[in-house]
Amino acid sequence: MNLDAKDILLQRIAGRTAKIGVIGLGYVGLPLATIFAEAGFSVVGVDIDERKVRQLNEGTSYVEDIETARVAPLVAQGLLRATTDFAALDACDAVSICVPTPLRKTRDPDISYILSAAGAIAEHLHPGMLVVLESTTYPGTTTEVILPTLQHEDTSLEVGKDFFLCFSPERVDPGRKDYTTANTPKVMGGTTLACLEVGRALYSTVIETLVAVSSTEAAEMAKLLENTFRAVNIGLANEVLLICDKLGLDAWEVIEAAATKPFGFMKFVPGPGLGGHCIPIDPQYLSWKLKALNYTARFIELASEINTSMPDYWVHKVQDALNEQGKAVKGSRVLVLGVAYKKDVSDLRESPALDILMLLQDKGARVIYHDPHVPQFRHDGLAMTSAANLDAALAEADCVVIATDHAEYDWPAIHEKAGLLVDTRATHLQLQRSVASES
Ligand code: SAJ
Repeated sequence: MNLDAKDILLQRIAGRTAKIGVIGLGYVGLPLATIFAEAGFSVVGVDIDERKVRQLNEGTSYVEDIETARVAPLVAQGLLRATTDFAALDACDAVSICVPTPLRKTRDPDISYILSAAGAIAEHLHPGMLVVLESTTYPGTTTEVILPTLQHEDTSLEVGKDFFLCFSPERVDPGRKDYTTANTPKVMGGTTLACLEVGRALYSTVIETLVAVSSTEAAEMAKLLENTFRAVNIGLANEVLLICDKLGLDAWEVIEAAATKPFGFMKFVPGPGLGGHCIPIDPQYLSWKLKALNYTARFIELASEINTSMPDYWVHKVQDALNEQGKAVKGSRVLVLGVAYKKDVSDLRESPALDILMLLQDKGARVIYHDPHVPQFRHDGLAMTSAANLDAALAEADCVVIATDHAEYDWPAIHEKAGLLVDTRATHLQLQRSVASES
């Protein structure tokens, strides 16, 4: 009985003899490559960054969620290796694409990384190969972009028969300990039913819960909904701040009170704006796709408008606070506490703290920053180093802006030492909590 490509691949998956390729060895790709290797598969990671490739082949992890102690033995046993050479895909039975999907300067989707990965796979596509796209992208990318790249006119290979194509969005939240790649439910859609069957067979060897949906588009949309939900609700929380300002109310007090409702409410809080490489970006992929279909995703646009206006709102608060003391922003010494996009991370991508810092500089303030996670940075031609002595920086500042509420800051001490404070993260609540817990 001659086995078809699907049966052969399913057998290799069941026997753990399938060879796995992972394109993109970042905070998504390295954990995925690691759990496949830990399951006994031979895994090759392909990345354009020679430094990552070298470190991994030395048995060293450069991703905070994966300890070197997990990677080293896998590399030593030959189960996990890395290369910059896409020819390694020739030997692969399955390839997962885990490359970035950023925005261009024009705020349009940049799927160039996905395109080059798909183009590289097309050169090495062979019967019995599974391709899974994990990068967050607009609905239709797998069908309209990846599929035609793989099933191009010069190939006789047919999707669902000779090769298999799925979309399964990554749900990695860097630094999170409770949810990992293995125990976070994973949505998956196949181009055909056979594709879904093969994709599920492979991923269920390493992921506890797979959630099958009817198409790759449904899977692409589910991921965008997850992160658009956050962006819109953060936008609402920021608008609540603007509203409470007009009403003379403390937005955080109001939100804390609403959050005591045990059902039908989910707490989001105002802040300096929307940072990170997921939440500000993903909804724009959806909005862009809908514009092409002559539809305006108004919630997304409005949330983006409010979220991107927050740095300006906070700079006006600094202006008002200094004004109260008869000081102009121009020439005033302003200390920005925390420049990372959220607490306890070192990531600066889309960080609103940087927008606040640069707006203040544009107004002539003498701005310094302190961030225990960011000793120095270079951004948009601006290069700065974190203040060496926090106490001295607090004492010298005419105004202190709390932009990122890292847990390691001693907030009672900072509130005591700061003369003038503009707090975008309501750390005064953390003071109240710490006082309450001491009593
Ligand atoms: N933010 C607020 N108010 C809030 C929550 C967040 O202003 O109530 C700000 C943050 O300071 C940050 C931005 O929004 O600047 C994004 O915050 P985030 O908590 O969504 O953090 P991210 O960008 O790390 O989101 C990731 C996402 N994970 C994935 O895409 C796999 C998101 O889906 C997770 O829900 C989120 O982590 C999480 O819960 O930590």
